[in-house]
Amino acid sequence: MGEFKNLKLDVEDEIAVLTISRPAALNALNSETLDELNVALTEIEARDDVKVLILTGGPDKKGNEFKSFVAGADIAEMVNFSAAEARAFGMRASVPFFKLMNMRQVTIAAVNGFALGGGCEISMACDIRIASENASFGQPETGLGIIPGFGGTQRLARLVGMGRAKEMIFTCDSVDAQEAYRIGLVNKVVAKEELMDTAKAMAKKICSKGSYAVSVAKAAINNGYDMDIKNAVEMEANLFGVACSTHDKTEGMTAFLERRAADLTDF
Ligand code: CO8
Repeated sequence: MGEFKNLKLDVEDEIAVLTISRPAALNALNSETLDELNVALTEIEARDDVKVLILTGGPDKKGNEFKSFVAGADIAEMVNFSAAEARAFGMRASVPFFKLMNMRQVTIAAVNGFALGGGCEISMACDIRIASENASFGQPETGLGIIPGFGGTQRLARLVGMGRAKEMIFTCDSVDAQEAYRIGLVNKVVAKEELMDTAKAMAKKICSKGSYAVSVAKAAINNGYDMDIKNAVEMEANLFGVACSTHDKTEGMTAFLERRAADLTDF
């Protein structure tokens, strides 16, 4: 695996934990970190020994592990951007963000503090979000004279509905973890000390299912989301056919009929 300056990668028992680590800037995303993310995600996607990826934020410079998930894109880098540079920066992020969304592994954001701007946006590019009770989510860009540019105007509206998304983006008001749960922005809220264990327990449960089937289900959900229902259901039927032609399908169904545990191995 590549060596990273702003990321830390640990792999154990089919679960990768990728930690964004820029303690001096509350893990803000600069170009270097976006490029490293792209390299890391490309490498992880190619690994057969990783079934689930957990993305989290490292401690701040005082060692506080629950200060910040990601406090946004790096404002110091963006301050002098021309329009062309800003667009290039947005495109630079969209490559790893789409990887998180579409890679064959399931991606879980373990949100351990501030998820602001690009931080909220990168959590929304993941399949699932689990928040520690102190976490907060917001899109403060309009207060800086810009707009969310890493997919926030699109993914937030898709997750919480247009009205709530517009309120958050127009007012810059953050929501706390409980409110994020109430509006469907996060899947679970847990005590700080339970955050990683909860994310790993969910990851472990996902790993215990047919990994290839999970990845095909992920593709079906993602691909169908923006289609009309008729084409989406047809696409699902095609992917059902793909899943049906696997070892795991024969093994999974035979094991059920023989009343034994299935040995699912496809990925
Ligand atoms: N970028 C750069 N540095 C940051 C960022 C950031 N987003 N956030 C925090 N830092 C730095 C601070 O400058 C500070 O550095 P230093 O110690 O050298 O002064 C250090 O991190 C610690 O931060 P604070 O002292 O401010 O810590 P506080 O506990 O007082 O406050 C906050 C924490 C509330 C999180 C505060 O730091 C804050 O408001 N940060 C900025 C949050 C924000 O506005 N995020 C959105 C940024 S814009 C964005 O994400 C756009 C994404 C799309 C771009 C698309 C381009 C095409």
